[in-house]
Amino acid sequence: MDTNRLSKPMHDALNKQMTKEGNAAQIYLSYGVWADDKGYAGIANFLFRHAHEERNHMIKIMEYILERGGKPKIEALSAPPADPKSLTDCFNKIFKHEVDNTEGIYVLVDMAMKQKDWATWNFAQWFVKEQIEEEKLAMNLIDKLKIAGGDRASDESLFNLDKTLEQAPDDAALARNATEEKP
Ligand code: OFO
Repeated sequence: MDTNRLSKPMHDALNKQMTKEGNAAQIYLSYGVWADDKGYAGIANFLFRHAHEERNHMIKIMEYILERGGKPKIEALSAPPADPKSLTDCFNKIFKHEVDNTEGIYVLVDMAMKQKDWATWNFAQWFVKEQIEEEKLAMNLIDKLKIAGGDRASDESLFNLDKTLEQAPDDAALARNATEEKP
């Protein structure tokens, strides 16, 4: 008996997103290596930790496909893009990758809605919320670097930025979780 609760297009779309998350991990790893090589060990640490998060996202989708009776296919990952040209370029690209990833999640939400696959719709909502965090995290990187002076930042402010990011939490606080006591 066929116990797969996912339609073929949904199964394929989830599998595609699963691979995309794996590719995102590769991108963060390669940018982390670039940052470390440039002497930004704190930024590299932040990017390496984030690569782990992306891999966890991949696993989360893999587990979901299995849970729904499907058989996820582990695909080959793509080679990461070329090294960034500067820290500004690095953070801008991270933001673009995150927006692109959000678009992938929206494809799932949209398809789930059309197919009335409410289980997948519900599952995808976790990622919708997560992407708000991820985009915010990337925006924060861009803002912090801008404050430090962008590509013309002094060695001292870059040193401080590097230290800050080494200790930065992996998640960004979301406005929707703010309260009067904890704005
Ligand atoms: Fe950075 O994103 Fe996964 O989902």
